[in-house]
Amino acid sequence: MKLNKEEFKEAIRARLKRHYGKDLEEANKHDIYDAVSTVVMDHVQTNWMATRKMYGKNQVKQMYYMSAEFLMGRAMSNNLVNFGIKEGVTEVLKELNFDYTSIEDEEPDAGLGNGGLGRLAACFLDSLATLDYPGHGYGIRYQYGMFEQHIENGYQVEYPDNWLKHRDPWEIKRSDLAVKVLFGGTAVAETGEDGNLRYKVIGAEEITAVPYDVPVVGFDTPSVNRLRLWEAISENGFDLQLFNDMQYMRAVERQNNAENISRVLYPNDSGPSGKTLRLKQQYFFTSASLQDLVAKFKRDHGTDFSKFPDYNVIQLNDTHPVVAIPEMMRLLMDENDMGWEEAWDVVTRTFAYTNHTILAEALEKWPIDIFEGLLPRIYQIVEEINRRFMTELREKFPGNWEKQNRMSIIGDGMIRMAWLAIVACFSVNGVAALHTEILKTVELVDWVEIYPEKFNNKTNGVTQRRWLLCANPKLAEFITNKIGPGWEKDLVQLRKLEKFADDPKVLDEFMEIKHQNKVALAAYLKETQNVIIDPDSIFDVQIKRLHEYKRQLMNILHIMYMYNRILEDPSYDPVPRTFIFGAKAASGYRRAKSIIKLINTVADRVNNDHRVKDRIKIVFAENYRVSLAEKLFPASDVSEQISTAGKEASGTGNMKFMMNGAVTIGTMDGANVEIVEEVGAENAFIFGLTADEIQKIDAAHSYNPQEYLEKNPKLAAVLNQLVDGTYNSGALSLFRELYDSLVFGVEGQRPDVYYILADFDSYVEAQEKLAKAYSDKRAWAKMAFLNVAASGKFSSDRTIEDYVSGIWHLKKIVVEP
Ligand code: 26Q
Repeated sequence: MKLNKEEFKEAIRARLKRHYGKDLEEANKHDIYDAVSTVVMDHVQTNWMATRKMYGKNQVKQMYYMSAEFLMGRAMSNNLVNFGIKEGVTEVLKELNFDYTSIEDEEPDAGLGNGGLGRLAACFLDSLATLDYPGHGYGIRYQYGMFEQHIENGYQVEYPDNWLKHRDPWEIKRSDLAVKVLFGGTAVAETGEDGNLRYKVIGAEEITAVPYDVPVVGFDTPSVNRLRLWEAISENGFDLQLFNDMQYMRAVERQNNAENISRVLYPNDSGPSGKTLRLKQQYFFTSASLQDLVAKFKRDHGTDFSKFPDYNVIQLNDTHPVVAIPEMMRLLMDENDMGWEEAWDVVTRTFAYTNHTILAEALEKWPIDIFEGLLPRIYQIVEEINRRFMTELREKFPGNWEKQNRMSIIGDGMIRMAWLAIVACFSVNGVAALHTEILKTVELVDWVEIYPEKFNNKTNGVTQRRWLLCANPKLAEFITNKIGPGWEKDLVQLRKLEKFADDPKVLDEFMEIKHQNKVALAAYLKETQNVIIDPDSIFDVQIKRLHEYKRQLMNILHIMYMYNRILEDPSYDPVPRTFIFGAKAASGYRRAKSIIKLINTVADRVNNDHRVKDRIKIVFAENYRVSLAEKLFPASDVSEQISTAGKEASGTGNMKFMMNGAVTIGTMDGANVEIVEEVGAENAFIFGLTADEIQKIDAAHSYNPQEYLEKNPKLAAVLNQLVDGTYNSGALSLFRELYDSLVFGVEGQRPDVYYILADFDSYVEAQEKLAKAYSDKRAWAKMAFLNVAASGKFSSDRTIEDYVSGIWHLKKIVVEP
């Protein structure tokens, strides 16, 4: 798009007047943010309508990404960059005496996701639009997104994320497309005019789903796709009768109950489900989305649903939207007169499922009584799917009751959503090579045996538009200067950088950019958290959700170990390091919260001990979120990817670090394996047990963490400090639970389930090698630089092309501008 500066200024003035009754002098920063966004939105609309018409005219197959989470972050900068008018707008604002970054900071993050899975969905949308594929998102418009994290006295405290406090200039409410979703009631059979049985639900609670559309702007293309998010409201929830009787609470009760469905994102990034409201959310948005798609199909193609899969493919983002499968059966049978076989044929050609986790506790299961009470008709359908499936299984494995029980969709009083997905979907994919391998050989072996053709890998990726171009404009410019433009839509071109890897001038320039980013981060942390860090120290960063398998605990134990050594050994003079953590713990995850408290307690001690002479600094960056991540990745030297091998399905932060020139210290887990494959083992610091080794130890029950404590008294001393008062003078039991979980095992768990003690020595060793490597400035620069050059594989553009050719089979539709 071409920007006419004077027109743009005039449009902003008009907006301010129309919306706020203000002129430029009176406008505050937020007014300006809103006005700029609204003006840009006007232009987006033009392309958006053109794109929709183009898809309509060509009657193409479209992909719908169903996800309970879309972690979009901020929209304005991304849309300006993708539109190609960021610089122009920055200049316009300057001429109006506003600084772009301070306007940018007015936008709240759309934090409608927990972490990796939600952010992946957002990166996928960006790539789909950029590559001119008709692919869209369906999700929930949570009124409150991921909670805001404050650290108070070292503890995490959660505050509501009221991101819609002001209006959102990027959304369009489509009341005209509202649909109804039913809960509860009783399923009853009726004989239709044709003599066939039909089911309907009577006495149900009726919720209205109202869609809000958010544009997904492609980079350097007129394509604009759609993210449709549903809000729950109650049409006649306000009871005037009760209100007139002065029963004020009861008068709004129904309304509140309905609206609670889209009230808040569940801040769990794994762990057991079982909450009725969560199931309500899942059915609410999948039912609304499918009704939307079925209505569109009928408008475009009539009622021959056998052609539905020719025009629609639905990707289920983990098990969260899997209830869509029986809902689609219901819509086809009960509302569109199809028989079971025909409907099943449509469903099994429409849905594909992505698995994002191997943690058994994260595979969703719903108690039958909850499920049946809430969705009586859907439960009948699930039972029938399972009845038919079990008939097949009995034929395949006669007499093998164990296997039949293991694989039953309904068992132990639960509905196993992953099994339902595998039975009904034509594709099941993991998110990194190792992850898919483990699924196929361990977790899902039974299923590979009967459906080998369904299983495939799609290694994750991230969008370089947000994570390089927007987040690290200096590095982006440097890259373009060296290899020319084009990498923004074809990231493997970064390989062309390799020829500069021994050019000292290029490396100096590269490291100077890193340094500037570190200075900027230091200034930001000073301003927001009042901590002072040294940009000349190594920035060693672990930013991700807090989970035991991700082993933030191992990181902080290593820091405690270094601290002890500084105090004990006068000849030990480590390279100055700033350890930065950013992590939210699920609100109910006690042990994760203790780890946050431990990090902050150690930080307090070490940062204030003059004997350390600033060789170690520890910072807990509060309220880690997309917009903060955009500041952290560009400023990082070291990427901590230290999960227990076999546990992290892929990781995507690892890719963002690499792209921004940070060097990985990590285990052979998830996509780290492929990162090392691309960049070479000599340009990463790999340590620890492999997934294979851990599987063997697990199987043999041969792990004894005590052994490691006996072998390494310094490690034993570090652990003792958790309980001897060193870090908890006030309350001796503060970290007792962490200690016990490592040494003895608590609540029936084995000790050190995540092999921290087993991997500790090799982690220390890798850290020492890393510090040594960093001291050789030139060698380090080359290593970091080669990481950027080798990061091309990890563009979500590549991932999307893999999905398109392997699962979705979409055609590019180029929109005429
Ligand atoms: C389940 C039940 C009840 C409430 C919440 C949930 C829930 C919510 C979110 C369960 C899981 C999640 C998110 C999981 C997730 O983010 N997984 C990550 O997905 C990334 C993208 O594929 C991978 O890179 C990470 O390795 C994986 O951990």
